[in-house]
Amino acid sequence: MWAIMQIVTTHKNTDFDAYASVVAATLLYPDAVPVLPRQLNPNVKAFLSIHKDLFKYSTTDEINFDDVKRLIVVDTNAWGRLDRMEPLAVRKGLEVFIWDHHTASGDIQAQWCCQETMGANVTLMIRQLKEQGVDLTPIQSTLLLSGIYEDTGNLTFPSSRAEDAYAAAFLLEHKADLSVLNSFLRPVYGQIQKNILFEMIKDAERIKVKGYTISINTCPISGHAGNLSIVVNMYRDILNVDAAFGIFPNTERDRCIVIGRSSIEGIDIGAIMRSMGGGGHPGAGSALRESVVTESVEKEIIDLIQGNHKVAVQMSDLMSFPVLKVQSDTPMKAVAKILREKGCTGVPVVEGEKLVGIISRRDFRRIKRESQLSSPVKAFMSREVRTVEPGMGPMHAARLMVKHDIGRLPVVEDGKIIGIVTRSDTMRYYYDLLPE
Ligand SMILES: [Mn+2]
Repeated sequence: MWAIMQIVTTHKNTDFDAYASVVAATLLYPDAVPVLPRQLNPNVKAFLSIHKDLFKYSTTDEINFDDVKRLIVVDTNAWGRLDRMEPLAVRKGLEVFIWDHHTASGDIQAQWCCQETMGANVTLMIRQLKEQGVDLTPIQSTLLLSGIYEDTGNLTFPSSRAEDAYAAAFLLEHKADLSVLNSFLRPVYGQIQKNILFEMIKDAERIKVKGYTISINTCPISGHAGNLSIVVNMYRDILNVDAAFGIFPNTERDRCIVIGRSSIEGIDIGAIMRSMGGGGHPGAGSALRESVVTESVEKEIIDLIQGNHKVAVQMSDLMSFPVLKVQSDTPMKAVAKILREKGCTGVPVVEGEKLVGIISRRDFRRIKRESQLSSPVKAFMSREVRTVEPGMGPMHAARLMVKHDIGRLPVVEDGKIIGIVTRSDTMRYYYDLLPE
């Protein structure tokens, strides 16, 4: 056996982006030996079982660390996410290269790194492959493309960049095979996943955290249950919550997998999972705990959501204030005058400081007699008021407006209205016209 001088490796629970990045690295550094973690995602495992002869790789226990002079890490930058690489973490004189599209800094010190926010990590490496004029076979192109598609949700995740799309086009030019890719990217949803999902739904609970509706479900698993992220995703869809978390303790293996999915900007799963020792993206991520004690995990998630989680653009940036409002005993006649003079279609109704309702032009249709114009607004206002909290993101507001067909949302903090957000405020945000 010859001495292995360079190895390339990636994170545990290897997905297609991570694996494609490993293969891309072997094209950029032809002497580097790919070393894969024991834990591969099921679809990557399925791909490898069929393409075994084309894509050879080693596992950590086959490597004599003393020979290794250079370590190339792709799609992560934290030692904890690698599989049994601890001996290298303390090795003096080891040369380390990192390719990572996660810009949160990890604990791997590198002599050279390419770290840049991008939809898929493999996109960064394709840039280099292109530059060096490396020739790709159709099978290599197919694999690299599955990396882009997986991490960008077929270029639909907001994290996708134009460069990801260009890289995808480049791979299609190099004969990436979409039907092969489809058969491997399709998530495996089988009997095991179905049983787990049904168990989770049986005791599903929704809770409110920081104004968001979330669900945290603990579901013990046994043996090998892969593809839990698809289960958590379906669970989130079925419960129709802003974010869902699955805590899966496995007593046989004395560990616990935590998986999160979010559909709103206000809950960044990647940030939460990084705080828990794992990783991921704003919409999806996971963490692995070497213990089956789960009681504290749920509290930890809630604390992290409540903590210093901040949406980039919040209601407090979009809202208008001071807010035009009327007291609940104001006669309808006076309210009509205010609406006419201010040119607005509705106005919140308060008692003292407290929000008690909202009155809009269409409520005036219920006035049948002249005398009713002297009645207080509280007799005609609608008491069911949808509100938002100042820390919420524009996506949340837009959803509420569409769902309930309303054009304005009071921004409420501690029961008091501190501003109001209208449909046009939200639109302005989406079309990038937000004032600097
Ligand atoms: Mn990735």
